[in-house]
Amino acid sequence: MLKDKMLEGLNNQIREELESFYIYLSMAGYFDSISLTGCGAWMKAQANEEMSHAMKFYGYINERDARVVFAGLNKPKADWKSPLEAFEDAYKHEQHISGCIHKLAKLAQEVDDPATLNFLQWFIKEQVEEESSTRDVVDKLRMIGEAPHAIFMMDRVLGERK
Ligand code: OFO
Repeated sequence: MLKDKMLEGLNNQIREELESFYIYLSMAGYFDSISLTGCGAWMKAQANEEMSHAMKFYGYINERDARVVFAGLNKPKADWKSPLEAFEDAYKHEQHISGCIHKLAKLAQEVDDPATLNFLQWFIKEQVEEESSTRDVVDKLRMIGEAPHAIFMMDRVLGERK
């Protein structure tokens, strides 16, 4: 059985993951509205990953015979000045999520819950990849600056994400 504090933390992480879904879908909406549909597709793929993260926490809480409880989501930002600004926000958001996962892992150690600590290992690794992939796009967009043909090329490349 999960300890109360641990369950509260895991339920809160479902909210964080669903909020991530919402944020990336909002970014997809922004990109689609300015016809950067490759970036929009990248963000939609990212949003779908976030939903799958939320469902991993959902499944784990049920496996531990505990109760999933949802909280309200914050309204996501809807507009960005540039593709770079949107991806910078995505990178900052991934850093925030890494911090949340690390806090959960610390809590699992404090409440002596090795099963949850083990469950969280996948997310610790995943966050390294998520930070790396968003930082990579930020770095490239910084190199490109405002050159329209380069942004167009980048949009095509990002649209190839599966
Ligand atoms: Fe972006 O990894 Fe979940 O939130």
